[in-house]
Amino acid sequence: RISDSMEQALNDQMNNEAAQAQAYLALGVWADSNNYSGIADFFYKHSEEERQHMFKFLEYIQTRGGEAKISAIPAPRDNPVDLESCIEDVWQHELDNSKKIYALVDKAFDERDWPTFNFLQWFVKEQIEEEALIDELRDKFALASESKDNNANFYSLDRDMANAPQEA
Ligand code: OFO
Repeated sequence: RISDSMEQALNDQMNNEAAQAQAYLALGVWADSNNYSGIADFFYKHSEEERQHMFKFLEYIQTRGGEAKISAIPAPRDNPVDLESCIEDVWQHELDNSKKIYALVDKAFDERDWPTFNFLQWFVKEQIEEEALIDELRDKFALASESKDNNANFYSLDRDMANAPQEA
């Protein structure tokens, strides 16, 4: 069975994943309201991914003799002021999330809790993908911003994002 403090830490991360799902939903609504419907679609799909991450934690906690505690989800951050800060906001979310996953890996290692250590490796790999995915979006944004005809470039960027894969 997982330790009490591991149960708490995994529950905290389960809640973080739920908060990530809400954050992507909120940014999707912001993007849609600002005529970036392709980026909105991408964020809505990503919100589903975060919900699946939440569920992976839920199932793991239940399987290892703990109890998943469904609690209130903190409200998402304020709306971004523009597309650049929207993308930077997402980037920051993923970096923060990677740090939280690594802290859990450290904890599993310290407790010599190998099943949890092993379970978390999926998330370590997933964060590599997610960071690469959002970094790619940052690069595309930087490229689109370079030209004089920003509007046409942002239009193409938005259209591409509607069909962009969820894995880098
Ligand atoms: Fe965006 O990541 Fe969940 O874990």
